[in-house]
Amino acid sequence: MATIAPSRRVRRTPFSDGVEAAGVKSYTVYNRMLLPTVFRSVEEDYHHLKSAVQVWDVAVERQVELRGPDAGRLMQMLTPRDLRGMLPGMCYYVPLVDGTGGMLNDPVALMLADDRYWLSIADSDLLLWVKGLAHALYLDVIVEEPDVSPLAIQGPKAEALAARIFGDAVKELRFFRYGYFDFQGHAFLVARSGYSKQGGFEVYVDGFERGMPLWNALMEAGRDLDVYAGCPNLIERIEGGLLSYGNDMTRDNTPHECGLGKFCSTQTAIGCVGRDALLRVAKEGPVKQVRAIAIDGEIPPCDRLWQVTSKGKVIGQVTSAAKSPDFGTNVAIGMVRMTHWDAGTEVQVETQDGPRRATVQENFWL
Ligand code: THG
Repeated sequence: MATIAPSRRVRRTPFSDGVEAAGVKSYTVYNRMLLPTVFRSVEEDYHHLKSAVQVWDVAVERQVELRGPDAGRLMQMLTPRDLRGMLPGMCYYVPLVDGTGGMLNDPVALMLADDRYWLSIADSDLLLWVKGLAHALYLDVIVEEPDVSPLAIQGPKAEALAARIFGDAVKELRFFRYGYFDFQGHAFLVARSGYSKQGGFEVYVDGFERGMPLWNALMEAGRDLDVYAGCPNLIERIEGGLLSYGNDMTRDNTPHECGLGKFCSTQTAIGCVGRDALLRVAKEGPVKQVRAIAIDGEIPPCDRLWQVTSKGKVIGQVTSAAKSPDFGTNVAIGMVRMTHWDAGTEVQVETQDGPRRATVQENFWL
C-alpha cells in the first residue's frame, strides 16, 4: 500500500512522537486522526498483547463533551440505554441511534458530574449530530471536543504497570469504573476499560503536552514487564467479538442486529431518539444478527464486505476476518439471517480470492 500524506487534516496525537520512535509500521485514519495498526507485525503484536503489556495511542477515541443544565437530558435523548442509574465514576457502553433506529456510533459514556458527560466515540462525526440536536431543541448545554486523548494500557501485566505509575490504589478500580490518580502532581482520569479482552486501563490525558511525559514514564517503568507500544489488534478484537463501527455495523443496522440489545432498555429510555422504531424491533426481534464465524482455508485481507451464501443464496455478510494463531482457524465477525444463524450452520463466504467454507459459531472465542 501507499503511504498516508501528512497534512493538518489528518491530525497527529500527543503520543505520535512516541509511536514513531517505537517504529510504527502502519496507520489508519479514525475520527480524522492517526491510529496505529501495526508495530512489529499483526501476529507478533497479537502474541505480545496476550502475554505482556502494551501502551496504546488511542487518542482517536475523541471525546464529545456535554456540559450544562440540559446535559443529562441530551444524553438520554442520544441513547436507548437507560441512564437513570448512572453516577459519576461510571462508564457505560452506549449504542447511539438515529430516528429510524440506525446505529450512529457506539461510544463509552463517562458521567463526570450531574451536568457533565463525555462520549468517547468510535469513528463517525458524532459531534455534529449532538451539536445539531442541542441547537435545534434550544437546549442549555455546551457541546464540544475537549483536548483529551485516551492512552490505553492493555494486557495481562497492565495492572502491574499501571500501579507503578499511579500507585496500588488503581488496582481497586472495577471494570467500567474510573477514578482520579496522581502522576507528577496532576490528577489523571483512569478507567478500567479498553478495546481488548486482555484487561487494562484507559488514561484520559487532558492537555496535549502531558502526553509524552506519561508515555515515556510507562515505557521506562515497564521495561522488565516487556512493555511495548501496541494498538487495537485485529485478530484479538475479532476473537473477543469487539465490534468496529463502520466495519461490523453502520447506520443500516439496529443495535439489536449488532447484538447490542442488552444495552437497550428502550421502554424506559424515555425521550430517546429512535425509540418508536426500536420498540418495534425489540418486540419482534431482529431478522439478522451479528455472529462469530469460523472460515476454513487461506483468506486475503478483509478490506471489503464478503457475502455469505448458502445454496447460492445470499444469507449474510462477513465484515471483519483474520487468521487466528491460537484457535487454528480464521476468525470472523458477520451478520447472518435468522434462517442460518444457529451454531453449527455451514455456509460459504465469498472472498475476493474465491469462496471458502465457513461455520457459524455459538460464541466468540474469548
Ligand atoms: N474505549 C474508549 N473509547 C472508545 C473505545 C474504547 N471509543 C471507540 C470504540 N472503543 C467504541 N466501541 C467500543 C466497543 C466495545 C467496548 C467499548 C467500546 C467494550 N465492550 C465490552 C465487551 O464487549 O466486552 C463490554 C462493555 C460492557 O459490558 O459494558 O468495552 O474501547 N474509551
